[in-house]
Amino acid sequence: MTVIALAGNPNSGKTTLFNRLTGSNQYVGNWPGVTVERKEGKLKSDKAVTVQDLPGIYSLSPYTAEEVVTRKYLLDESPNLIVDTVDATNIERNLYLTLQLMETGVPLVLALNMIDVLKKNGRKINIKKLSYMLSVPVVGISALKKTNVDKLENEIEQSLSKARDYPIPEYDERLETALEMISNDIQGLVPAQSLRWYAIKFFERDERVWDEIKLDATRKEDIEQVIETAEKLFEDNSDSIVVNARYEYIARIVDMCVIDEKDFTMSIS
Ligand code: GDP
Ligand code: K
Ligand code: MG
Repeated sequence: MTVIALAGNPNSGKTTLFNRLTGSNQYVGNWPGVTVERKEGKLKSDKAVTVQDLPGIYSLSPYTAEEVVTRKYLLDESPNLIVDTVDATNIERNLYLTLQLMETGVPLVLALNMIDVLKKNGRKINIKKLSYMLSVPVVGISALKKTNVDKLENEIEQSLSKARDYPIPEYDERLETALEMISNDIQGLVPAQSLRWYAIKFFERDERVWDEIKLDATRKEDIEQVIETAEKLFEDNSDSIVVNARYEYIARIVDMCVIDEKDFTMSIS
């Protein structure tokens, strides 16, 4: 069975896009154990493909029921593709989730939504550059106005038809060294596709992952050492090292791909 998972921040237009992609082929229920609504449908353009709507979230930390449902689903059910709905008018904040979705190792297509209102906000986004820098397909759409939804459907079909591996977002060299050492310790004990995800979660001292993956004492000590060394180097806690690395990465991307027309007018006048 082919499954695509719709993920994104709350109010990024996920439901609107879900309705466009599935039409009236929808079933509504609940996620097991929680009162979070679960919606499933069939892709209008290809009934063999199931579209799974995931709860709207800002992060894949395990703090809310919505975050827990989403991360469990992406890691345990490994859908064939994530369609990440990004609000183009709030791209900095939305990309923070995109990076984490990419880290799960599930192939991703980015639906850059709300392009119909971007102009009013005085912004332009270079979609080709954004796609190049993230190494994922990006389609600028308006789910509300139905702009480019067919283009997105094509991109989804194409991405499903080829096994695609994208390079994972790379952060500060010192952080990368730590993550590589942790990856060596946990290799073979976690699904290969999600090695990066688990390395980061171990580094962040994520309790769920430390509980879930059973490591022997030597490996545990080794990873603790790696984390402590990094914390001394950065003079910061491991989880905020990762938060900062993601924001720096996003700042670089936005700097390259987003033009604020107000700034532009100011700089030439
Ligand atoms: P969700 O919380 O991610 O499911 O977002 P919704 O689909 O409920 O959309 C949130 C709001 O944004 C609603 O008022 C939608 O009508 C609106 N919306 C969704 N997509 C677009 C779009 O492409 N352009 C504009 N202008 N508004 C949109
Ligand atoms: K909403
Ligand atoms: Mg919704």
